[in-house]
Formats: sequence, structure tokens, C-alpha cells
Amino acid sequence: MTVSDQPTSTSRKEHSQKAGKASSVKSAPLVKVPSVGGKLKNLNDIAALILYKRCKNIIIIAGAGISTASGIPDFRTPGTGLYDNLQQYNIPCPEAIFDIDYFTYNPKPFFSLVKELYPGNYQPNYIHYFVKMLHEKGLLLKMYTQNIDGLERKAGIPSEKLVEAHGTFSTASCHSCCKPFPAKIAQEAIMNDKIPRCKACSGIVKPDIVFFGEDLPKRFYRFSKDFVNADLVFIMGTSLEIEPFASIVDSARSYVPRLLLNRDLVGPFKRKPMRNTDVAELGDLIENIKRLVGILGWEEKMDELIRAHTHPVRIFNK
Ligand code: CNA
Repeated sequence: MTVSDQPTSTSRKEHSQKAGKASSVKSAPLVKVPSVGGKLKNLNDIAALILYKRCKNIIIIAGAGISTASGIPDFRTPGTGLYDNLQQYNIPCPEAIFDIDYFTYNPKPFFSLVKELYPGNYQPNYIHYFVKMLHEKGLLLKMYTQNIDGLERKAGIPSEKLVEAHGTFSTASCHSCCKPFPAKIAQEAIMNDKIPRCKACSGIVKPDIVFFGEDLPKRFYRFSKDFVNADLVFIMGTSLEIEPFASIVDSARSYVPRLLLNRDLVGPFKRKPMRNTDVAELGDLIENIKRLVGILGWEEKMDELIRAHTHPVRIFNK
């Protein structure tokens, strides 16, 4: 029996009471609660799991697609992705720009590119704020991101909830002796077209973002402890092409619902048939997240959250 075949025995009033504060669901459409282990079909089913508090520990798995709406190109989208636009750097293959061996041989292409990508040039978008909203509602267990743009932190997602699996620009270190180097000074040098150098050994300093051929931060390898407690997993804006990150999608218990929000099917969502508890909503991420927010009845709260972040109240001392 599919979810939509089930009769609903829950009135809107009961639904609101079960879902917590009435105000948080007052404008939400009535959604039917899916049966345990039953087939999940669409965003309505996922929303119902959240509204009925069947799922309270959400893990987000994110990639470059969550930041394209902020103006940062991803890797692989044909035409606009970075991999189709690196001709000016004269590198042997697109991956070389983030390859640690190539960086050791010639760091210049990386430093030219990274000047454009540095945090500070871009702002979080609706998707980053949606994750912040999950946190504010006590629903965010962890966010695992491959992104290096720092927009999760900028949206106010606290660092203890964040696993920046491919590193961050917020710290830097020497590529030769590994000594930490002030990230601000590294950034200033890069912005002025200079290569930052280690004070101890004169080695090249690089922001602590993870290159192909480098290990991921220790924090990433604690993922199994998080996933064992997850009761819902969102996978957003990633091609799931890069290991070991890509494999964490299979780390939750097999009955835990997973929602893919992406332009195309990726990873385990390409298998046919999909798991009963997998849902794929293909298309533009912002449109789909807005749809989910609408079903959840969180539009007003989202607007407030975004307003509070983008226009913080200023207190003037006379
Ligand atoms: P990717 O391989 O480029 O995949 C991105 C995925 O997102 C693709 O499947 C796209 O179809 C999808 N996508 C893009 N925009 C949208 C949209 N608006 N709506 C729906 N889907 C969309 O990138 P991954 O993150 O999978 O690859 C991992 C790499 C990319 C990591 O090592 C990152 O460091 C690296 N990267 C990060 C950034 C960033 O920090 N913003 C930018 C570019 C690359």
C-alpha cells in the first residue's frame, strides 16, 4: 500500500497539536503521516515526518549546488561549472587546480582562482538559511558539507553542528612544514596576487582546504557516530562523485528516510528501484526548498530569520 492510499484519521486540529506549536503549522496544508517502513513518495511525506515529529535528528549532506544561487559556480554543471571554465589557467586537466601534486609543482593557478572564491565575496542564500532554521527548531543533528565557501558559518550555523569535510579558508598552514599561519595574512597576500610564505621555513602557505590527494579533517571520520543517531538525511546539491565523502550517504540505518534535492539523480538514487524510504525531488534547489518550507508552514519564520540576518537591528549609543 502506498502512502497516498492510506486513509487519514487525523484532523487538522490534532495534526497541529501533534506537530507542536499551532502557529508553526497554521498555514501548512494538511499532510498525511506516512506509515513506518511504508513507501515515501514526495516532499509531502518528508514534511509529514517532520511535522509529526517522527524525525527530529536531521543530517544534511551538501555540495557546491547549494551555493550556485549565491553566485559561486559548482564543479560539474555543464557550461557554468568551474570545470568548463578553467581554460585561462592552462592546466593539464580541470582537476589539476585542486590537486596537491600539481599545486606543489605550480601553485599559481590555484591562487588566481581562489582569489575569486574567497569567503567575503558572496552571501548565504535561502538554502543555507533553511539549514539554520532546522537548527533553530532543534532538528539539525549535523551538516556535512563539501563546500569551502564558508556560507554555512556566515548563515549562522554553529561550528559544533558543522563538518566542513573539505576544509575551510578560516585557517591556513604551511604546505611544507604544516605550521599554522594566520588565515587573514594569507588572504591579504592572495588578494594582492602574492603567494603567502611560511615564516619558519619559507614554504608555500595554503588555506586549509582539502585538495585531491590530501586527507580529510579528523572531524569528518567521526561521521558514523552521527549517522547512527540520524532519523532523516537530506542530500542537497552534490554529484556525489568525490570519495570518501560520497559514501557517507550510505551510513545511516537502512530504514532511515533520505531526501535528494538536486538537478539530477546521483549516487544510490540512480539505482532502480530506489529504496522505499528514498525520495528524489529533482529541479532547482531553491524552488524545492521553498516548496518544502511552504508545506511545513515555515514561510513567515524563514522570512524573519533571513531579515534578522541580513538587516540586523542596530543599537545606536548616543
Ligand atoms: P559538483 O560535482 O559540481 O556537483 C554539484 C551538483 O549540484 C550537481 O549535481 C548539480 O546538478 C547540482 N546543482 C547545482 N546547482 C543546482 C541548483 N541550483 N539546484 C539543484 N541542483 C543544483 O559539486 P560537489 O559538491 O558534488 O563536488 C564536491 C567538490 C566541489 C568539493 O570538493 C567542493 O570543495 C567543490 N566546490 C565547492 C564550491 C563551494 O564551496 N561553493 C564550489 C565549487 C566546487
